[in-house]
Amino acid sequence: MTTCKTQERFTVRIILFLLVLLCIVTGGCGGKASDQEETAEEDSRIKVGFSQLGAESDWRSANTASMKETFTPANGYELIFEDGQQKQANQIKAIRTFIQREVEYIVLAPVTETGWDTVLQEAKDARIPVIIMDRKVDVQDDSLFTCRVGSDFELEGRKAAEWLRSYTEAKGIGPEDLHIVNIQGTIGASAQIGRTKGLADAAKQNGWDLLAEVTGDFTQAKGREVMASLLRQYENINVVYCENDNEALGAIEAIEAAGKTPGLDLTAGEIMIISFDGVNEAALDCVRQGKIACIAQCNPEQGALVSDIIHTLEQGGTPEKISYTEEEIFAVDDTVKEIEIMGTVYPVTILD
Ligand code: GZL
Ligand code: ZN
Repeated sequence: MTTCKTQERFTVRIILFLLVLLCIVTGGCGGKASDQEETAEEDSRIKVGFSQLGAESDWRSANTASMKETFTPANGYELIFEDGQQKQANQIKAIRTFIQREVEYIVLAPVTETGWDTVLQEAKDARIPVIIMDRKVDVQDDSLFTCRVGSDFELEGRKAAEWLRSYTEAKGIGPEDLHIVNIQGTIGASAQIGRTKGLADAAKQNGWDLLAEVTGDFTQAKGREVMASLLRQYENINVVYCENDNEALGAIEAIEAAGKTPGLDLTAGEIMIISFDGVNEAALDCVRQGKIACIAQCNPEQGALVSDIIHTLEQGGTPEKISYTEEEIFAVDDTVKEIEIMGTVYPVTILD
């Protein structure tokens, strides 16, 4: 979006605002005038097209809610929302619809990283800024999107793995005694790529036995199915790394159905679960009960951050190319009070 288009729109907005003000001040707004007022107010809203990837998890629902609570008429927006139902083709179609409907901004929460270059070029040709939210896009030319707000997924993985290393070391459990399975997220999603790398690198570094990596597609049903299958394949699993809480809840169901116990006491044969998100209360309660040992938080509340970016652009400013959400680590056992990653110390929030 060139600034001249932004200025042009800004001028239109001022005129509309003055028109509305005039109507109100003169009080002479009869039925017809108040219709004009209404139309003027509607026209002054910023039109935003939001392509959400789906509704696969509690995290996703919270993320959608955060956007819908922010992008309201009262906040000066007209939101066009499209649910991609986990399919990139649907999201590409949505973006093309947004272009035809001449939105002023496009927000994209991409289901996977690749395959966006063509449609983002079409948005660029239509001079519509694209804000990437949550997961990343992997494009040839980074000017195809204005900026991204989301998480550092590899850092999330490192935090979870470092918590596991600190905890087991404090309990005197040798690295060679950890037999880990990773129930991954949707393959190709940034959250899966980063969290998988965080664990795989730590397993290599620490000499952990990483038995298997299998996708659970970020859902509870798939998490349960994959866990049951892994328990049939491996009799020595004692750590389950779930790339989101919905998978973890499914894994717990499968572990208990197999007559085993999710917990923290590996020496007593319990199976330790590590997870991500920290959005739904059921998972946080599992932490309090010791069924999930640690959750690396993933913050879905990104609506306000996206709105701030749009306000910056509206005023002709340049937002940061990448902005990350603040995220914590949740546990119930206070053996590990903080962890250090590349010189930065992250406190552990002990849930009561
Ligand atoms: C992470 C987000 C992931 C969540 C999952 O930012 O993309 O997708 O961790 C969700 O719960 O399905
Ligand atoms: Zn996150």
